[in-house]
Amino acid sequence: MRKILVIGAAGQIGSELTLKLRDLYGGDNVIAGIRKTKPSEKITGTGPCEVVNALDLEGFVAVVKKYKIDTIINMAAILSATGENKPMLAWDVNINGLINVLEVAREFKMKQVLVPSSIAVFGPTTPSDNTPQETILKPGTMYGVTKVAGELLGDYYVKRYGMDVRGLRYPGIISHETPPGGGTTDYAVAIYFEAVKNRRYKCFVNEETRLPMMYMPDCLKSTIELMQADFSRLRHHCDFNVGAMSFSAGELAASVKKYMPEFEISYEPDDRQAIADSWPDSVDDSAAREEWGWKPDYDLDAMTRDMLKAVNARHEKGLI
Ligand code: AKB
Repeated sequence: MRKILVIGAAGQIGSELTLKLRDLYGGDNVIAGIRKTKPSEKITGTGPCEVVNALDLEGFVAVVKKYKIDTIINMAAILSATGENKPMLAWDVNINGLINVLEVAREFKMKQVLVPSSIAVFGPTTPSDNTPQETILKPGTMYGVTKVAGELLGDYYVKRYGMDVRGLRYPGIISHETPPGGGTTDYAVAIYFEAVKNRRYKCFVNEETRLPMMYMPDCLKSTIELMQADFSRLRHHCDFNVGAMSFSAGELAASVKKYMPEFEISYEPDDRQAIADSWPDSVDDSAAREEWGWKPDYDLDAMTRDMLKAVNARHEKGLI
């Protein structure tokens, strides 16, 4: 059985991925690595939880030794909007943290490392419709710069050391459990919470802004399917495009209105508009489909129905 360490286990993806992996591999085999954010009781109550900061090598290695970790999932990251306000912090966490993860994995001869990437690797000169797998990678954000470097580093460790390192270019991820923080695609989550709580939302990108997005169940499915894919079938390793849906902020609002006619939206673009404009509208994920059978389950309306139901339930219980 694998011994998995999830770094960033209190974050938007990390928190739900930790629980899903515990279902699959057993609670004791999935260690939640958290930093400052207090994890939910679901995380602390279903398996081990340790403070792990990849920049603090001594503490990180102590956890690896204590649990005989053989797989690391590095979900800790400074996202695009925060990264523009604090570029050096983004570099430190996303690159210096990552190289520590890769080096520790190499030293301890780990079975696998998962290094997430993002659509932020693309930039204003990348073809934005159905963005190819192999294309121009000239991002305009520090987050994007670190994600391109992260993909290259991961691929380097595969080639140079024969390690099993894998990663996906996540689109905007929409979920109802742990809120995202500091990203550009956060509006696509906030809209559901504000719709339920206040029946209105002021959106920080304009109505026409179109981005690739994915619902959390598909995000978990893609991550786990890539982890479990036969390594010998992979021609790519750390840079898989993964698509699910692509919609504009206006289409997202229309989908919410379909199930909540009284919902109102207004648009007041801020600095995040320029970041969103530099990212693709949609991605070509045929490499992921061919190499490990990727296929998403959710479209926009199916996600909206599910999100509104789940967010309403949390609201009624006074949890949000
Ligand atoms: C962000 O908006 O920064 C992230 C991402 C697309 O990687 N959600």
